[in-house]
Amino acid sequence: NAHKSAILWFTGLSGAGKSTLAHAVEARLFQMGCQTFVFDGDNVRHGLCTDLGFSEEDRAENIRRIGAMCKLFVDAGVIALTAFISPFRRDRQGVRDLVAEGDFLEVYCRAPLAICEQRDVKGLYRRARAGEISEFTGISSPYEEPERPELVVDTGSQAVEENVEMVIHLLKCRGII
Ligand code: GGZ
Repeated sequence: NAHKSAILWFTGLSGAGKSTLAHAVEARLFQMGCQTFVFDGDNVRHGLCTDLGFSEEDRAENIRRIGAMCKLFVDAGVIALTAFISPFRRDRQGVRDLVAEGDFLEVYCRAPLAICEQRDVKGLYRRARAGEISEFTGISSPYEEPERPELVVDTGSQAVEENVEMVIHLLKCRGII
């Protein structure tokens, strides 16, 4: 039952499947008796960060606050899982720098923009293409791919369960679980 705490940081485009994967990993960790918490847009952007939009500055502040919260959870012994686009390398690095070496595990949820756009679960890509949403990641705002993520998962074509296995394997290899 004993496990270490860590930040499992999922990054990728809107619709890439970050939140789905994070929750699926959490379910597995819960079965194993781990203490976990998932942060995503649903519980952060609608609460702690309602005052923030999607400019580069606001995204930086969004990620900074999330990072600070995650650090508290790590101090409390929890495995914190996050599902934010977090498109800027600098912001992700800022969170990495908050915790001890090895406690921040970056998981790049890689899915081609075309696939995310096809899925368009919330109709946001269509609205972004129509010019109704500005600064939309992948359309009118950049996404900076991780250069040295701890793990890359193919969320464009791989089944969720396959990717869960990859993440669990990473956690075992790194001695977290
Ligand atoms: C990107 C946007 C935007 C813009 C609203 N750009 O698919 P979703 O809906 O649920 O995930 C997206 C979410 C992104 O919020 P994050 O907090 O993850 O972004 S960041 O890490 O960059 O701070 C999308 C929705 O919010 N959304 N407008 N312009 N995504």
